[in-house]
Amino acid sequence: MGATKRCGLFGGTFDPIHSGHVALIRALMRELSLDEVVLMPTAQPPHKLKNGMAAAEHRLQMCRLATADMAGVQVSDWELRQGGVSFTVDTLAHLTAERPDTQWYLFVGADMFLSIDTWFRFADIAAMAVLCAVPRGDADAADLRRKAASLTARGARCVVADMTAVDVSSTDLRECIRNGKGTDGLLPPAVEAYIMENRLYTDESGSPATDEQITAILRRRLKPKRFDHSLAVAEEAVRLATRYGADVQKARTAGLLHDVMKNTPPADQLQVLDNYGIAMSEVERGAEKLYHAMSGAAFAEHVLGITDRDILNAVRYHTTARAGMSLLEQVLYLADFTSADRDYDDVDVMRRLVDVSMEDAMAYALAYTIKDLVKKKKPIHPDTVAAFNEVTMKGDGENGNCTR
Ligand code: DGI
Ligand code: FE
Ligand code: FE
Repeated sequence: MGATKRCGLFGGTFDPIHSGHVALIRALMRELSLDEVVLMPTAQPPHKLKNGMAAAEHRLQMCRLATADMAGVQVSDWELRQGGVSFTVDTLAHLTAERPDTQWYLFVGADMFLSIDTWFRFADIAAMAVLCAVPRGDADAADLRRKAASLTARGARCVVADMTAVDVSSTDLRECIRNGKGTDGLLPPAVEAYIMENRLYTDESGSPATDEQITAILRRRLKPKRFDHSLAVAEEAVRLATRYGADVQKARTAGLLHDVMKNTPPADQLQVLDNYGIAMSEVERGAEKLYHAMSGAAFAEHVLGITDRDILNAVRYHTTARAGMSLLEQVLYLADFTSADRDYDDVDVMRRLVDVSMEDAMAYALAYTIKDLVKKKKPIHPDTVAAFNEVTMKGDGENGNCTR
């Protein structure tokens, strides 16, 4: 059966993907008349992450951003999903099995090409793909052609690209970012923005994101209405914190952050929770609306470097509430009900109550939520019940009644 499609395979750490990679893809697609290119970010040994490597999900996302507007280019997470470092021969075997009607072209960097015959099961690799070497300079090109001739004599199919790779290195770029130097247009703009917003490759990536950084991230991750809601909740949380003596700065940060994952697809949120080993109860797994509080707290802790437990818990419990909430947790929970953008039946009652008594406002908000869930025949989270019982029994003891 003759191959009908010509497809490139470009593997690498892409840490980060840069304009040199993008130029190479474009040039090879044209030169070899490829229909498609599969970009395959490779897994990193876990210990390498500690040396400033970006997490796999970031490298994958940067590849997607860099090639979003390139027809025929797809990003594959196959190697990342395999667990552990993959051999090229296995990746090619997988792709060949998946698409038997495709002729594969394996992109190989100049230095790698010179020793490619030492790769694990080289003969099988050569049988499955045309090997494409990309020179970095004239001297390089001569070496590569000599190597290609000797490999061809042994039955391999080789191409030495007519282009010269743009001399950009991910290592240099990481260094520039770490030192706060510009990256000179060597990164696709969307990738550069992603790196800044996720604070990749900076020494301070361990220090908590500032409110300005959080706001930039929100603008990118949230739909306009949800973004406005987040700013409104932050403002209301500051007002309530001031009134009731909670930490004003923490209230602002928690308010900004609380819905950071709200517009992220549920499947991606589950992935985030899975990545950080966060277990879910059956009720939690069954209610997609509850995901964003849990995944938001995980994102705040692991990606944004927020270490303050009170802020993280405020985000974590802003949807369900729980028994024994701290002042800050209650401030955020209530601010989410009374922010300026809110518009529901009882919002006036809530706004009046929240200025009179935090406890009464909590009782009202919890009762409102539970009634609403019952009406919609949705399961009620045990934490919501516990919070409701707590505040109701407290009211009981003081007032001798529980009518509300
Ligand atoms: O994210 P927001 O819209 O600003 O507000 P939120 O985080 O309080 O989410 C409200 C949604 O969460 C609303 O659709 C009801 C749902 N929800 C809240 N508590 C529970 C719940 N859903 C279930 N199934 N069980 C709960 O206990
Ligand atoms: Fe929310
Ligand atoms: Fe909210």
